[in-house]
Formats: sequence, C-alpha cells, structure tokens
Amino acid sequence: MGALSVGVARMLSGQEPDKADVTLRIAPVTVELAPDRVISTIGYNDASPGPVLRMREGVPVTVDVVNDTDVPEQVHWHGLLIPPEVDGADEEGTPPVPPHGRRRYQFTPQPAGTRWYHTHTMAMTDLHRGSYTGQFGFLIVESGKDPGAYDQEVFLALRDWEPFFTSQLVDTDEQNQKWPQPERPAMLDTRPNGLEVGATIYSINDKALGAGEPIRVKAGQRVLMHLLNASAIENRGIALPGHTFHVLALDGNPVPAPKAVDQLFLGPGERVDAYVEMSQPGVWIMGAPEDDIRNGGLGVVVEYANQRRQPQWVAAGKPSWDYTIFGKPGAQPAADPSLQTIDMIFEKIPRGQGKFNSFTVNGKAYPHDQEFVLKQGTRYRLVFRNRTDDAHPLHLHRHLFELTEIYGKATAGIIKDTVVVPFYGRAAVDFVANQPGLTLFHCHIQHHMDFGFKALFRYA
Ligand SMILES: [Cu+2]
Repeated sequence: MGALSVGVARMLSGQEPDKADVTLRIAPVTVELAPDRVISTIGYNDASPGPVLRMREGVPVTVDVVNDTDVPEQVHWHGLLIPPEVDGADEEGTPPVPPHGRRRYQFTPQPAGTRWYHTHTMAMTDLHRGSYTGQFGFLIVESGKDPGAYDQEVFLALRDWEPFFTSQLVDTDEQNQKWPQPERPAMLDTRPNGLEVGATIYSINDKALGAGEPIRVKAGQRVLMHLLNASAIENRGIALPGHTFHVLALDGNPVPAPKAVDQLFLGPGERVDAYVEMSQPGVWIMGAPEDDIRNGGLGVVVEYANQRRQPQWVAAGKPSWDYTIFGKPGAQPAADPSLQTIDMIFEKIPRGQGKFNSFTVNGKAYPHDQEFVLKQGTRYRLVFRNRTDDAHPLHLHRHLFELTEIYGKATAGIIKDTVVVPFYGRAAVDFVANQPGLTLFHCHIQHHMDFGFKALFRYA
C-alpha cells in the first residue's frame, strides 16, 4: 500500500501520481489476419499480439493494466521469478483487474531472457475468453550484456484463431512420435472421448501466411528469431527450407550446447531463441511442416534482397525434436542426498460425446489440498508421468526448472519453465524451492487446465 499512499499524497498536493513505466489496456480489437479474414477478439493496446515489452533485469517496474472489458482479467508474466501477488493467477491469490477497472503491478523482472505475458483467466466452455483471445505479447528482460551478434531481430508468435469444439482428436504432432512410452497403461481406457478444441485459421503474429510483410533479409545476414507458441490448444513445428535454426536458448534460458536443427517444435507457452544464417538467396516460406496448417496461415515469407519469385516451400522431413541434444550430454545434475522426489501422475477421464474430458493429478481433482507442500531451500525432483494419449506442455509458475530426464534419457543444464511431455511418456525436472508463496502448476493447453490439469504448490 506504500505506493498508493505516495500517490494519494501527491494528488492531494496537486502533483500527478507516479506514472507507470508501461500501461496495458485490455479491450476488444479487430485483427486483419488477411483481407478476407478479419477476426474480433480481445487484445492489448488495440493490437494482438500486444507490444513487445522490454524491461531491464533487476530494475523494478510499474505496469498499469486498464481493463475495458466486462469480465475480471489477470495478466501473467510467464517465466519471471516474482511473488504471487503480482504473478497473475487467481489460484495464487493475485487480485484480478476488475471489469472496467484498473490495477497496478509492481515487480522486479528477473532473470534475463525471452519471457512473455498473457491472460490467465479460465475459459471453460467459452471460446472467447482466456488464452483463446488475443491477450498475449513478448516480454524481453535484458541483462545489458546482449552481445548483439546478429544483423536483425524478429519476433514470431504462433497462433490459431476461431477455435471450435470437436469430438475428434485433431492433434498432428503426435503421429510420428518415436519416443518410449513407459507410462502406457497395461489396459487402455476405451470410454468414448469427449470434446477437444480445434482450429483451422492460423497466423504468425497478426498475419496469416502471405498476408503480411515478408521478413526482408540480405545474403550473409544473421537473423535472430524469437519464437513463441502462443496457442491455447496445440504444439507446433516450424521449418524454413534450405536453412537451419541455431538454437541458443529454450524458454529464454541459454542452453549448454547450442546446436543447429532443421525444425523447431514448441508447445503452448514455450519459446525458442535461434539465429538463422541467410545463405540461400531466394524467396522462401517459413512455416508449419503440415500442409493444411501452413496453408491455413501458420507461416511467413522470408525474402532475400533483389529476389523476385513466388515464395517456395520444400516439404520438411519428419519432425525429430529432442530437447536433450541441447543439454550436457549423458549427464544428470550431481547427486544431492537431500533431493526430494514428487511423483505426479496425469490421467484423462474421457467424458464422451458433447462433454469435456477431465484430468486428474495423482488420481485427484484440483486443488489437492495439502498434497504438494514445499520446504524452502529444498531441491525437488518432479517426475511427470503422462498416462494420457496426448502430449502436454507442463508449466510451473514463478520458478525455473532443470530438465533431468526425458524420452528415457538423462540430461542436465537445460533450464525451462514449460516442457512438453510426450504421450504415455515421462519426464523429470529439478528445482530449488526458493520462491515462497502459492505456485501454480498446469498444462498450458487451456481446456486441459480448465478441466483439471493443474495443481497448487504451497510452501510449509
Ligand atoms: Cu494438456
């Protein structure tokens, strides 16, 4: 309340209250994905995505959020180590931004890296709420030590629009899964599947493939790409024919072993920072490997200077995303005798036609009462056991974790806040409980989170 009373005192003395560093206004907006595809949604500052916010690591900021809608809102600062009062989640007790009201967030952004901000409200059966809307944007926390070894920098947020209910599993990312399935139950649940959420209209930022300006490059340039999957519903791949992505950071955190790959893969909530050497003059389509998704809009043209031709797409090979190639090879973090292991078993309860499936954690529904209690200073290993037929992007709020096992392989040194656990797969992540307060854990697919795929950690 200190800041407020300072403001009141200033107003009484005729001075302006402290001005915020950033003001975000939540309000209805139309987005022209293409001339014949104009959609109506909710955005930030009359746009979707919202502005790229730049903050300095360790320097306190004040953000005023003005809510010009009829429903309470939450702005979540994804990937920051900040207290629950400002993290932006009802479950953690963050006060919402009231309808037609405002709220001031004050926090110290850390650590440096590619973060993002987005709404964190529940949507349930309303496909015009929560992360189905256009409330998302990049947040770059700068260390001041950016070496700047690139010629240009682009921000690419992957999106789908106009979601609808479907009783079919519309996922495409799992079809080629080659990973082990240690959590596959001996007896599969054969009850009829419930509703899923699908989409057929896609964009990168606010434009469908071909409708926006191309990324204009010159031969010999190095382009730094910040990618974000801001989808509410699906994991996505991205390829650029003739080029490779030199992956520098995952979820904004530098990887121990930067490497070039042909294709990127991001679950909802994940970010990849990668540079591309522009060494193949031409006009190319960068986009989703699946024809229907790319032709539905998930792509952008990359145009070299002095090249005039139809943008070219060359079929991409099979996706082969593997986080561990960026880690310390064959390593697990040094054994810590005080390490505490917490098993988390995820199951889906098929609800049948016309109903949403629900999810449980360790056989129980949210909020699990006193099940997940952390002791300050203790190192924990969360073992994610995915006993469902879908890959899930799992996100822990207010903490970063180290990936220690996935695809049946040990790894170390990869620091993330969201990890996609393959279907019937298992992953383990380690973190130190050093951010007291309620901490939300959930699947970043909106309808999974809304229908039970979440848990609340508390500190003893
Ligand atoms: Cu999920």
